[in-house]
Amino acid sequence: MTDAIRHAHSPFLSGFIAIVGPPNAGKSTLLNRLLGTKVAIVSPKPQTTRNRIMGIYHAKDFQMVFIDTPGIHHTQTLLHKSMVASAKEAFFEVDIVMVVIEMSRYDTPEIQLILKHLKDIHKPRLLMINKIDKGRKMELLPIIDFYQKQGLFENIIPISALNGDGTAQIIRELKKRLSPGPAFFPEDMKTDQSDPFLIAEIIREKIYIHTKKEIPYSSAVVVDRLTENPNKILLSVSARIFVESDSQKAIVIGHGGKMIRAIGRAARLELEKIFGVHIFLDLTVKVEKNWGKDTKALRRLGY
Ligand SMILES: Nc1nc2c(ncn2[C@@H]2O[C@H](COP(=O)(O)OP(=O)(O)OP(=O)(O)O)[C@@H](O)[C@H]2O)c(=O)[nH]1
Ligand SMILES: [Mg+2]
Repeated sequence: MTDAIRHAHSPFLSGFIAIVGPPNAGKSTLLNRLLGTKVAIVSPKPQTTRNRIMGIYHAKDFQMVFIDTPGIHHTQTLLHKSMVASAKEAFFEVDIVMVVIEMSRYDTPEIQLILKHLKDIHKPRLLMINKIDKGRKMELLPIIDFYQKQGLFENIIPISALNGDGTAQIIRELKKRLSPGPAFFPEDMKTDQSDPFLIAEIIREKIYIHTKKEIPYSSAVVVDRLTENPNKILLSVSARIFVESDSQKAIVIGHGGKMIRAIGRAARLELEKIFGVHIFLDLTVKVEKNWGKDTKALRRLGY
């Protein structure tokens, strides 16, 4: 059989795949690594991702639509409840569930919670043991054995989302489990996020990286205005950073505006790379008391 005939006989494959796991396991890093481009923000602090983020992998004969989700954990606050709910919903919306855990935290109450939910989801499930670059090979075998005995997963793949180890195997294993179906999204589409949302996320990532303690968790970002100049070489962005108190506002602005300038500069540099144009970024900080505890405010801020 020639290649052309074989190709004509094999149908196009597609499917939706959820990336779920405890906070900080490396889910968003993995999504970016699989796509070869940044669509989801990443930080060393847990609870970075707050919304479901779609990332689309295009190939000649298949399409994979990944759904990155907020880390699932035991939670009390309203914001975190909404985050965890959106992660759990993803279980029902997809064809395949990919669970990402950290090698050094392979059996935690959070993972138990996820496995409990997974038991009722009758779909192919794969387990990624991430951050193997930080651990020792001999420590890996007992972990694989531990999960094989539980029999919940069709496949267990040790990976490093950071350096790409194991990611080719992930694509191979996922491809085996796709079904004949259409390409759901056009080839030039990498994510479902709008430009204003993606820009707000990049700013939020810089807040996570530059500030400490409760500040990242008390911050939300909304892009109010986005204007492209006529020759498309400059994008002007006005965004507001919401915090929950005056003292937080003072910290985000910093002494003589030092902190807000650092956040703005880091965001601008990254946005210029993503959009390939000069960016003018105007950031203001607003206090919205206890937005994280107010359903209406949460909705207004996109959660
Ligand atoms: N050493 C190492 N670090 C990793 C790896 N994957 C992710 N990280 C780091 O782990 C931290 C968390 O990564 P994220 O991708 O934001 O994790 P997440 O699971 O999306 O976290 P939430 O969105 O908060 O649930 C970041 O500092 C990453 O650089 C890996 O394979 N090896
Ligand atoms: Mg994430």
